[in-house]
Amino acid sequence: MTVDRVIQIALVIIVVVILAIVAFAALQPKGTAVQLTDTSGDLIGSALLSEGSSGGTMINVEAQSLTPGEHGIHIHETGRCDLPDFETAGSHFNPYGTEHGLENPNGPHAGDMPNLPVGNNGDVVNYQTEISTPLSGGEESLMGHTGGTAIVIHADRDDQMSNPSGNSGARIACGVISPG
Ligand SMILES: [Cu+2]
Ligand SMILES: [Zn+2]
Repeated sequence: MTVDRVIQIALVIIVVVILAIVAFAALQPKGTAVQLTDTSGDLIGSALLSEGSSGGTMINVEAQSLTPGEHGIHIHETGRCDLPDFETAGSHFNPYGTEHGLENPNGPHAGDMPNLPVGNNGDVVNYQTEISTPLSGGEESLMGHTGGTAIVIHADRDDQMSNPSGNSGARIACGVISPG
């Protein structure tokens, strides 16, 4: 084999490897990891957001150092989590002008989710849910919304009915999904 031929074969192999890597990357579900911090500014966990199979968003939350029991958890309409109370995250993300709560006949908001269960050790128990809101795209998506979006965990249980926030109390943890 000539040197030229060896170089040709090597180039073909390199191109095939690059194409394989690109194809593999394209097949991976697109997603983003969101850091969750508490009202002291300490990192307590993360939320993994990825594109769901039917155009919505899969949300996996793992976190520690929370009080045992159920906690309201929602997408809020501004991508800011300023201390000490996360009020800068704004109201619930509501691009469709609906009411609060998964059990509200006029609901839910686009980012309402089932309560977050926390065990006696303060760890979140296996939480995965899917919302119909898309992760990326236009104004009604989590990443495309002007002003960004954030995920907020509350002190109390969400009753999934009362406006504006299901009586879920103070905001105890927050993570910016897309910056405002
Ligand atoms: Cu909330
Ligand atoms: Zn809501």
